[in-house]
Amino acid sequence: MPSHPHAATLGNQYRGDRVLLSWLARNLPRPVFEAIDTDLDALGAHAARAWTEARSCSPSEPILTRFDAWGERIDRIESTPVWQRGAALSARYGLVAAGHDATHGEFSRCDQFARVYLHHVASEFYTCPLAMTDGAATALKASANQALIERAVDRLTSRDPTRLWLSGQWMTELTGGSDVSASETRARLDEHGQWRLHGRKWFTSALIGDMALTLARPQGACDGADALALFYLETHDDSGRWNGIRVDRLKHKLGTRELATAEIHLDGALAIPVGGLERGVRLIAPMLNVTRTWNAICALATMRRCIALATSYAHQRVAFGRRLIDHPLHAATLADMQADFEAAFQLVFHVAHLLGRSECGIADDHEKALLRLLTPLAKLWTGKLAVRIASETCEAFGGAGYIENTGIPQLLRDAQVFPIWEGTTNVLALDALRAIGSVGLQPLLRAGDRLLAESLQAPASGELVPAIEAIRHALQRAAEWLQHNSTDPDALQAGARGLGYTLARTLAAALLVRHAVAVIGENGERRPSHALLRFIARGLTDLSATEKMPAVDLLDPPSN
Ligand code: MFK
Repeated sequence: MPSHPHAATLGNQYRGDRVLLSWLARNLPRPVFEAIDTDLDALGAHAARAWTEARSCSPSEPILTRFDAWGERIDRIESTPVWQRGAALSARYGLVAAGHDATHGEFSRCDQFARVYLHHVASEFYTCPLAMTDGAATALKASANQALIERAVDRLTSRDPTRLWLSGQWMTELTGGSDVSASETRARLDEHGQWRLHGRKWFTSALIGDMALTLARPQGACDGADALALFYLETHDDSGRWNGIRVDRLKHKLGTRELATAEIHLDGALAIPVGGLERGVRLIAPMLNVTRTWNAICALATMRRCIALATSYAHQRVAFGRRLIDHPLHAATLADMQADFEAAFQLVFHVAHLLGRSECGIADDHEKALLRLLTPLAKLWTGKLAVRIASETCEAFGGAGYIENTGIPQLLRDAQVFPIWEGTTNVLALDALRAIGSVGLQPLLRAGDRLLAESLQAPASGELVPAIEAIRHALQRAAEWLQHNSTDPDALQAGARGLGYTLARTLAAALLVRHAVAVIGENGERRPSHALLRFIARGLTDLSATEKMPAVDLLDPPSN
């Protein structure tokens, strides 16, 4: 299909991604990089092709058929064409398997998430069920429930599309998505001594999958989160019939429309406790941490796609006698987006590396504590950043950015899910606060100090000394802020977002410094250091000192 002379074009999304290529080259051992290069190249080519193809056909959404012609309840969900090819592609490129594969040791998660990053936008959010599949495999492995591990983990991490299982993660009920302690689903023992689930799940993504992990309150248990148990269930019985599951309807959503998100009733679904009959939130936490990392990777992928499109357009579109890219204000706007993206990239891929190190047993206690803290920080910051960059991208296209079939508005609608699912920004900020409560801020401060000390050793560090000082200062301010509010839990909570942004941005900057001085030393490449200076110039801290100011009285109560 010939493209309009002003339409944004995309080349191979791997070969054209300077940031990804240079991160992989610097962080992966050469043999690992060489081993995955061909697959990444293919995924990068697929991403470009998929974007062009999607522009030439009408959008398609999943369809729920609840009854057959004879009135029999069937609840059949028909997926979009891209989703129908999802399992084959995911298995072929090991989008889940690569993360669980021991071949690349501590770099397995880097390998996996580079694949996911390249594929996310083309996948039409097939990455959602894949994230939950990965999370389920991780949670089951951590559970030590040998029978369930043997039954499911091999399938969840399979590279054979005919064996690959997808998992759901059904947590959200009508009572709320954040406060799962209010969950109303009950687990009762039937006459055969088997657990049966009864209740309503209000947001279930990946109902097309084969299994799910879900929370329920066992009979006789008291109220509260600790009394919830984690259950494993398979969506269909051996004859292919739904396992006590009724699909009420598919959600009508702002974005992620190719993803069949359903409301369901559990009417006696057969289920197996993953661990004991309580403390299910604790058992599902490994799943949450993995899906939050996927969220950060996919948010990053969205930023990269937005910037690639906006930059391509800016090189072609002429206004006021010159190309958009030649207008200083427009170029500066895009460069600010790129600088944010480059810093975020460093943070998110560092989390991926730490996860890999932790899972293969070589992370020390500091690294484990750092991973616990950085996971919510990476999720909360990148979720918001993706929305801001997608919104700027719409604007960078002018009126065309508001027209559906350019594909640009969908990027914004889809991006808005990142700060919501898997824990909103505030839930994640409070989770980070909880992590600081248990592991302290020391692991992050120490990691920051080490990165800066390492950077200062590099011959090229001279020009970045002011940046290094700014990062030191930001770390110190965050520590002082925490200390200052340490005896006031309400102030800590009210300022948790600002603290979260500050810590995420500051550690990202420290990682970017290390990267920048290394690549200057290796090949004189100065773009990472330009990104760093631009990123820091707009300030690292977000500690606005409003945490003790009255808030509720500013907000008029509803009038009847
Ligand atoms: C394409 C991108 C991919 C993304 C795909 C996503 C598709 C998603 C569709 C969905 O399912 S969205 C629904 C996601 N739901 C959430 O993320 C829940 C949001 N709410 C929270 O995270 C709440 O903070 C939480 C439910 C955890 C609060 O529950 P509790 O029970 O009030 O929390 P509590 O008492 O703080 O924690 C209970 C235990 O879990 C504690 O351990 P102990 O019992 O040993 O003290 C905590 O330390 C532990 N815990 C909680 N969060 C943890 C954690 N441990 C490690 N990591 C965490 N993140």
